[in-house]
Amino acid sequence: LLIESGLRRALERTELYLVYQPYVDLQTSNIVGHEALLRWNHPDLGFVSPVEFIPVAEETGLIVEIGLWTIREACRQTKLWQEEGHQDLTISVNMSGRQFQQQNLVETVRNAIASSGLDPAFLTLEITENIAIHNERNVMTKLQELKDIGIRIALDDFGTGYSSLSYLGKYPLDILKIDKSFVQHSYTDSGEKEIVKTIIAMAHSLKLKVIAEGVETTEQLQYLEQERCDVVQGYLISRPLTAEDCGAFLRSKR
Ligand code: G
Ligand code: G
Ligand code: NA
Ligand code: MN
Repeated sequence: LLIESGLRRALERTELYLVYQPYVDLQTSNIVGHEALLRWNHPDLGFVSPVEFIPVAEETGLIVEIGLWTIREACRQTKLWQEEGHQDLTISVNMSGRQFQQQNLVETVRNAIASSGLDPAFLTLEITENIAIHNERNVMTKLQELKDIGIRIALDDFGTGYSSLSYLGKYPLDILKIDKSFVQHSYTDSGEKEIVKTIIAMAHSLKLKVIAEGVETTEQLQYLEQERCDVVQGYLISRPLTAEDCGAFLRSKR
């Protein structure tokens, strides 16, 4: 209850903010984008994890407003970085299934991007496999409409849901993100290694780009390079950073 009433005020009081985790293209070693991740600094409770407050935001419907703010803010920040010379920088934003139940989702997302001035082709929306548990047709239609605007769609946490494989052929996806649980076992456990290798090959045959998340060691990185993974994200490259630190990190890499 404390979280619910707090969340209602958090947006207005700017207690909610975004951190950004860079991801790197393995061909060029350049930072090609960031994943925006919500953070909440509550005046009394201190730092509240999204694992706690996102479910509350979903139950209360507040995720709709918070989600739109996140897209607006992430696109605005990315446009600024582009204007500083990182012209091809992309931004990835996580979406809750609840947001797809909103009738005017596509229109509000379009307006949010437009207000930032960012070209929609630089925005990726991350969805998970459980997004369409309830109304698959509705989700499919909205995803296609978002794609028609030019937005890219990534399937996040791949391999952890139950209907992984049936999604791949059916949904209008651009990117597959291999869940960190596979990536992090990929250099000790030969079974997991084979799974990572197979996911990459399968994604490529479906013309999807592959991002490996949760990369923490050089062994993992080398294996992903060897298997021709496209993009890597994880603590080895950087933890999620505040916008300010992220800007400094970007400039240090030029
Ligand atoms: O950053 P961290 O690992 O603490 O995030 C925990 C979880 O919260 C992850 O599953 C992440 O996808 C989710 N999350 C973070 N930011 C957002 C957001 O803006 N929207 C949604 N729907 N989930 C988010
Ligand atoms: O569900 P989603 O994939 O959006 O969640 C991403 C979460 O993973 C974020 O909370 C982020 O902080 C976390 N994360 C990012 N990189 C790493 C990493 O290298 N190791 C671990 N353990 N977590 C990571
Ligand atoms: Na994500
Ligand atoms: Mn993820």
